[in-house]
Amino acid sequence: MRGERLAAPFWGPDFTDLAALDPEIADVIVDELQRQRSGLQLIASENFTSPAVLAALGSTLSNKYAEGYPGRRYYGGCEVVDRAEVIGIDRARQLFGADHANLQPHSGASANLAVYGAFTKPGDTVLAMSLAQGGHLTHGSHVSFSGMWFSPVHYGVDPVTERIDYDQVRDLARTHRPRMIVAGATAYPRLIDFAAFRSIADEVGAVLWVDAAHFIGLVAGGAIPSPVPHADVVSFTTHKVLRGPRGGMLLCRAEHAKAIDKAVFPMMQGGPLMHAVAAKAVALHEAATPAFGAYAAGVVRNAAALASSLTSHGMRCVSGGTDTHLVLVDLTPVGVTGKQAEQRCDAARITLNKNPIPNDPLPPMTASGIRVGSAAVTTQGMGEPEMAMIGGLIDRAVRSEGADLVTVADEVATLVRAFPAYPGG
Ligand code: DSN
Repeated sequence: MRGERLAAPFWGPDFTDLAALDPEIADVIVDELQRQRSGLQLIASENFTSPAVLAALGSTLSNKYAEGYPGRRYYGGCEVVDRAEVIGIDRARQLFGADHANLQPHSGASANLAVYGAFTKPGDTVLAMSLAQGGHLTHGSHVSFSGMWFSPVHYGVDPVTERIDYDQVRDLARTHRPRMIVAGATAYPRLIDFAAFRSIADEVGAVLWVDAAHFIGLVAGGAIPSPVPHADVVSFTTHKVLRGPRGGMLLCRAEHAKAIDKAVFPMMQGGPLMHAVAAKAVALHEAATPAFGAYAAGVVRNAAALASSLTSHGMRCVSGGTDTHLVLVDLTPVGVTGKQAEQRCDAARITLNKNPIPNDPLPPMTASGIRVGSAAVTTQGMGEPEMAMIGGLIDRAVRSEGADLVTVADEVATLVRAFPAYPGG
């Protein structure tokens, strides 16, 4: 009816108390917090982002449409959100020593899609690590746009050392003359020789793209070498070791800045998620602190300690160990599949994932291995003594079929109580 007003102004108390307004979803949020706190979170691509990052994510920046880039938006009223994006871009450029940064990709896959958009045309040949040997879906898997629309050629690891076979990469590059070469993986525990990739790319005139999603946080903290001086473009997610919000980001050389920005918007995405852009800026601020450098070094130390503990319990670490935050474990010597191990560990409140090992005889949904990472437990403040304990707990869970899982779960609960995630409240 004309002239009528809503009975209660937005936002009255009914809309600010989530538990009162929507107890079902409030329960989900509280239960997930409780799940994260009450077990060991060892998925190598996860972490606990800070309350400051969560505050930015939960802010009213979520309300704003801002297609375009700072100072060049389609909509009005962007002068405030512009500031968040400018600050974030400056922080990213400074932290990584990059010419250009784009903070708008909604996810790692969106960032990767934009890389294809910037540098390739459908049908172009792209040389990347195979998914089965540690690569990623967006690196040319037949079930992804990257395998459907492009012509992927895949390299793998040396069967003996289980490290990237750079001779094979060079041979494949010479034979197939790819438009783009991808360095980066989701289940490769070793450092990548970016200079070797650069020289191969230069030899065949290819674009060098580093997908640094897994290890960019270690680069930010100065714990491992940076791909930025070598790559034309670096893509990554912001929520793994980097400990930011769920999302993606791109860094590139000045000469590619326009192409990358255009590929993100308007080619692949619409309006950026400005609350996520602001949260990425907060994470970059945190990552530039000395405390984050200490954290990154701790992540690497802890992963090495976890690898040596698992080895001491009779498991085989692929490539013999790790240089990064992740450990890929072959369970063949234990006689348990990755799937069984994941289920048993789940029952013991140890969250990790089954993972194929190089040349795995089992299908991916069964897999011969597990993948574990030290990012989240290091955020909780755990160190090498705790990694030794965790190796023992994983060993007992993986080998157990029943009763002992309850005891392991109790020990996990005691351990995480001493290192609470999101303490207080
Ligand atoms: N799903 C991520 C991982 O776990 O490695 C990669 O996208």
